[in-house]
Amino acid sequence: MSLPLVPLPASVTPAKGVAFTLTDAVFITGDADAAGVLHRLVLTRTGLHLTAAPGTAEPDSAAIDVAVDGDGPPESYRLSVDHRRISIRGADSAGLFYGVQTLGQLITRSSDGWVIPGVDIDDAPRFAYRGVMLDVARHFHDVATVTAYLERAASLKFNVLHLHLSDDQGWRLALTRRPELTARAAASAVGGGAGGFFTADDYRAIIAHAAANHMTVVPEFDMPGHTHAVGLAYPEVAAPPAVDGWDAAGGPAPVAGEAYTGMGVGFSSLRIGAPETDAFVDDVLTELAELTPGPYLHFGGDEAHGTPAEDFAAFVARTSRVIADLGKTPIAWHEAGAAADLAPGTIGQYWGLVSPTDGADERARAFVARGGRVILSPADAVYLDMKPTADAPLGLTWANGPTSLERAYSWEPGEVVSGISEDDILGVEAPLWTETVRDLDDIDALAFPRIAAAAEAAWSAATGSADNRTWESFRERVGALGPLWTTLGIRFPASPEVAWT
Ligand code: TNX
Repeated sequence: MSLPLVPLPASVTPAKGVAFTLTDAVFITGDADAAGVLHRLVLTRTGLHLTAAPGTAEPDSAAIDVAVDGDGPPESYRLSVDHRRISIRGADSAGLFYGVQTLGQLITRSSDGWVIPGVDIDDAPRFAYRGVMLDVARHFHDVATVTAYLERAASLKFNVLHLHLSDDQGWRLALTRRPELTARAAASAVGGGAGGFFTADDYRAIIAHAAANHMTVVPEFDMPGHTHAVGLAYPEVAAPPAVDGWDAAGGPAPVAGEAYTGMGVGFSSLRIGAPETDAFVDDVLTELAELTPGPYLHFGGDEAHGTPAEDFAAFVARTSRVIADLGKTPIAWHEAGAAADLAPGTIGQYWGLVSPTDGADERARAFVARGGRVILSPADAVYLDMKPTADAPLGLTWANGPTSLERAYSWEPGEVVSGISEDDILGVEAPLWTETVRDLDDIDALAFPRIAAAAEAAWSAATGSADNRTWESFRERVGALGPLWTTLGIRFPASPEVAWT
């Protein structure tokens, strides 16, 4: 069997008959940050306290040396494991961090104790943007939950945490320019839950924790649809709910000025063109830009069925320019590609199916035509909120669900949107919408193990490009990660598609 590495590295050369034995006499030398991450990972996985040695280790002692050497593409690393020495070299600090994560996956229990098999690995990511999204609006998830989830994602070499910070059910980030948003529109959630919100300090704490795990936070305020909650705080910017033909499966119809706790979509809209609305958009995005060190601001743009098409086009054109003028790169869901006048360079997030329907691919190509790039989130492959099996208690099914692990794995990013090149794809993101998701256990139950399939799509070379870049290999490799995930506290469901070891 191949080594239990997910996502699959670019190059793996096993050294037969060689193994490094991990004991608490092993030194860690080199970069202090990476040494700290490695120390904690080994302690969690094995209970062993490795010894940090500030300089170099004794010549004949067993040691793991971690260092940034500046060689190779961004985020790349090289890892070599010999009898007495392990060396990890990162092109940059992110690459070094990923080398440490790879080493963590290689630690196994044998009759000789904890061992790491001899190997030479040379690894670099396929895509620069490797994201997970967490919806903190349908159900609020606190700082501890968000940081636990981002650590899980970082261990699989994801480098973006997209936070969906507003939706019909609630507004989740306190803003000094618009204090009523969290004073009046945050204490609700799907199903009538308590809701909640992040203070600016909470948000800064998430960003700092993400940065320590080499992740960038991409915040989203979803507009002009998905904005019912805004009307509770600033009624002058909200259009009346569009409830003609309301689908009762979405629960009771929304009422202006009252919290919405159902799961329906597409009924709310901002009042496009009103000066009050423009002032609102400018305020919330200006403050979001001030609070956010990362390069991107996401402004939503999905499912704005309550907004007339012309108004929608005018709104996304203006809003994308506001973000560009704030010095950030706008991101929007693919529907925004319908606007002819989108700010050049706007990134489009494709959430259609692996085989596009209804012109979703056309919308995605429009971003590329305007100098932007595309993030791929095909809903029938990487929507982690789809049920994994028909009888799963949590999750939705609208995207051809249930979505098996095999389906989550078996798609190729280069083949979703025809007519665009590899360079036009910024990356891959796996969203987790939380209509049915209340806490970290629920997150684990839906995200795992399919998040590992998304990680491989985002990091590893194209499907079928290497012997082990196959579903058969992936299911074996992911099955061998069970003990690591268990020690990391991940309550992953034992998918029946995998032989867990
Ligand atoms: C569609 S995907 C939505 C969300 C829902 C999700 C549920 C997208 C951009 N919009 O509002 O939460 O489906 O899977």
